[in-house]
Amino acid sequence: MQREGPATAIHRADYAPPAYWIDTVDLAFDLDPAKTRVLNRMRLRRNTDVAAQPLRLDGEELNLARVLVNGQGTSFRIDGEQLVLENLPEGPDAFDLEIFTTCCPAKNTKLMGLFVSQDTFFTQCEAEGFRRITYFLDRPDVMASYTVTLRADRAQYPVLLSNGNLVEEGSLADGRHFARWVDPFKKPCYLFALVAGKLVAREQRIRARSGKEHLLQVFVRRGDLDKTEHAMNSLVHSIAWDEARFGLPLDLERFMIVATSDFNMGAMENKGLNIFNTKYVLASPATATDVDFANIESVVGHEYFHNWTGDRVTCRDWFQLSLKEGLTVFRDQEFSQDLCADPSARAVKRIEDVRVLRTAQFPEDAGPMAHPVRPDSYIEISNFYTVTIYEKGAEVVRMMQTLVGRDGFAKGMTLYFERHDGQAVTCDDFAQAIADANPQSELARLLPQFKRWYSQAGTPRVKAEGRYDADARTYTLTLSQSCPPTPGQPDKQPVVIPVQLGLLAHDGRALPLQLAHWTQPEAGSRLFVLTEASETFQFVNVDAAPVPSLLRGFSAPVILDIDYADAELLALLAHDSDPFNRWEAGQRLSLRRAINSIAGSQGETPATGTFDAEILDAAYIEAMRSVLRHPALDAAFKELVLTLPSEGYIAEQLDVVDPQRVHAVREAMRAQLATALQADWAWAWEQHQDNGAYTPDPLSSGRRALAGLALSQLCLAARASGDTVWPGKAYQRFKDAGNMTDRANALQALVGSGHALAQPALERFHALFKDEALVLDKWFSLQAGAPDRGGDILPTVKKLMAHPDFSLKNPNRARSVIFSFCSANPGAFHRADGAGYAFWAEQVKALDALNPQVAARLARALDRWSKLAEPYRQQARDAIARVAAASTLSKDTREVVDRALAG
Ligand code: B3K
Ligand code: ZN
Repeated sequence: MQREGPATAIHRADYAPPAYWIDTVDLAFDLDPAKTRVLNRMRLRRNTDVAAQPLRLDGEELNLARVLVNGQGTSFRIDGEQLVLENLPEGPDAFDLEIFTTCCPAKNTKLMGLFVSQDTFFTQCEAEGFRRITYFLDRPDVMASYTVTLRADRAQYPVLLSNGNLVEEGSLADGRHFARWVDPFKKPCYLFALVAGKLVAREQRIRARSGKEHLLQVFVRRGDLDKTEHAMNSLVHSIAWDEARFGLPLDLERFMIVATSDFNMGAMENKGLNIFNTKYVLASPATATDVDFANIESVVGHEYFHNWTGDRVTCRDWFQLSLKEGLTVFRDQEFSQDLCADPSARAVKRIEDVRVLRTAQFPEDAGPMAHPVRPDSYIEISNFYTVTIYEKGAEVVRMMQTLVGRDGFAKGMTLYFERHDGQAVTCDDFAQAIADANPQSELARLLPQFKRWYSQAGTPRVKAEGRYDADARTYTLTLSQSCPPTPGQPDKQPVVIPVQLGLLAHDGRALPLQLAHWTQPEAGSRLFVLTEASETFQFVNVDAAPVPSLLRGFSAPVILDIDYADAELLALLAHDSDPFNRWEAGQRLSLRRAINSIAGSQGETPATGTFDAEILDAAYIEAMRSVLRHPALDAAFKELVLTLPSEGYIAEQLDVVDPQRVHAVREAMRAQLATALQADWAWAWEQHQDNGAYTPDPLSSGRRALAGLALSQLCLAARASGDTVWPGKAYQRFKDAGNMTDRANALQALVGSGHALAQPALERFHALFKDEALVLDKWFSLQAGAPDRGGDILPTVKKLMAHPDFSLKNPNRARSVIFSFCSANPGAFHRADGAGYAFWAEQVKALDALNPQVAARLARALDRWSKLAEPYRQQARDAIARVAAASTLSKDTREVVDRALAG
């Protein structure tokens, strides 16, 4: 564990180029779990552009044995965690530096640097893990050529992998062997990787457009080979897509993916040797859900796309993280959309992406950890792998594409690579390339203002006010923007907001658009670009009172404040040609009812699950029925509309949050929808049964999703009526399901409705899948995330943590129980007795001693404490203060809790 010390903030403004360059690195590893020996031979030279200064190399938890300069011993000192060399050869000539260290992978529970998982060696170096392997200039703007020799016992570690091409392998004495790898591309050290262990690979050879052959390999443990087909297919699709859409080919002879079950994150884009969490590789119809299949496709795509946006062009410093992450998320979102043959499936993907942004990123932007897409300072960079950097960053890139058009954006990407291939650059460089490739575009005209999206934190709000003058046949629409203060940024400037807009008549007709100075009306939808604090648009020749459909496709990551009448929302839900806004209208209708009910029940303290007021009116229920029964809408879209906004999203709309009231109201809405639409749910369930072979395509997964929602609603209705037919059907489906999606949905329906059959089903599920770690994660997570009834979930969680299959050291397992409860189950976590928060504090501290990154993530669960009503607010604050008072705390967790208390 890191000792508590003065945690110093790093500032973007302090960036200085490195004092030395490292041109080549020759690493030799003698792999041993208890003591791995690392010989690091580098060729360095002074950076003559900066003043002469000592060489300061980063290192962490290393045992230093030897330092040689040009083959000779030299003086050095250790300053904090850095190795400092002052007597280096003067002048611009290159010199050799040899450093010999050892480290202990077996004891590495942080899973950063070199670690052991199930008897296999893995590395994770981003952001600052390489310094846990050897002393180095651990910063992304130092790019070197790597040669790596791995030596290990052949029987225990038959497979030895690193970046690039295998150039030599052979036997050594005492049953050991070696492999030497050369990476043909220069790279920053965060992209270094090695893997050694007993692994097998699914292999595929492909021929690229250029005619070049490539070998693709997916390495897993022996028993998992049958679960790698989907990952391999996803990789093949990703390679073809990047070539077709952006002209970016695979630049390596061999591209490898390796899966590990102990991993802090989803996956890592090491050059030519991607390392993945098993969760994003392994899938079979029997063990993985449709969502798992879709996630694998998008994460495999994401990591592959990094090969260009991240590896070929990387970040100058970690403040530029969104340069690669925002752009690569945008690319993986586009990839998944482009794989959808059907336009409705594209829209569904967009809605899902926006839902993530609004339920996770908007709260981050409104909380104590709010930071710009390009942050100005950090204490621990690991804390800044956030939804803001990733998802908001992707929205910023998407707005650029909206402003320059799809072809213009592709041209911009080409220019970006022409200018910067092989370099470590900044977000400014990227935006400049897109603008320069499109000199006539709005982006080029507005670039300095547009770039405020990179520098300002907080979610802008757009207020829309419209007035229709029936006599003059004009419609006047005023759009005003503002952005609330965020930590360190009290005042905000207007940003560039692309607003895709259409007007509908109340009967659903699309109205032609004509601004006062236009000679001709335009049909359909149009892009308006808002740049001022307030702008007014006057539409003429409007022959009926219009309903505005604003921000179509969610054209900007903003909150839209608009006072729709119910009738207007119903018209949008029924008729908008933009599927995103159609869904959005349904969400607004639901949200309004939730908020009114929460406000109306002030003063009452509803016991969880017992709130039985009629919240939903006939018009709302009829509208939902029409969507559910609609002959033309597809199932996936229906499932999104019929799913109520989450408790977290509802809470974000309130100034003061009583989480129990939010939970009770949403549960009551769910129950009412279940009962009122019972016959329709039964119809939906019957209509969406598939008996054919399982395929995870959007159409069939949409059908399963809707059938799953129907079943859970039917079980909920049965709970109210005492009927046993539907729980019986759910149990039957649970037993005979032909795939994990149907099985998990049936189990979820039983657990979610609290039916007695949930218990035998859970037991059976465990028995069936006791050897499938990823399925057991589902088993844990389903129970820890179940709707709370009278405070029953916390005791369940504690019991789950005592289960022999539980382990705090395995991040997936820890997340499946602790995060499912603390971060994903607000109705269970926020208890009036504060016991949820006390549990949270204990777990943050326990995890921090093992794995600071995972602990700091968990620490974020109370980000929004200051919005809570009493008694929650004070209890949450006390719990955070208890963590902050711990005598030893990593700088990861310290930064999060300190900011929470300050904000
Ligand atoms: N670049 C990695 C994330 C590394 C996280 C380090 N704490 C995965 C990705 O975004 O593709
Ligand atoms: Zn990424």
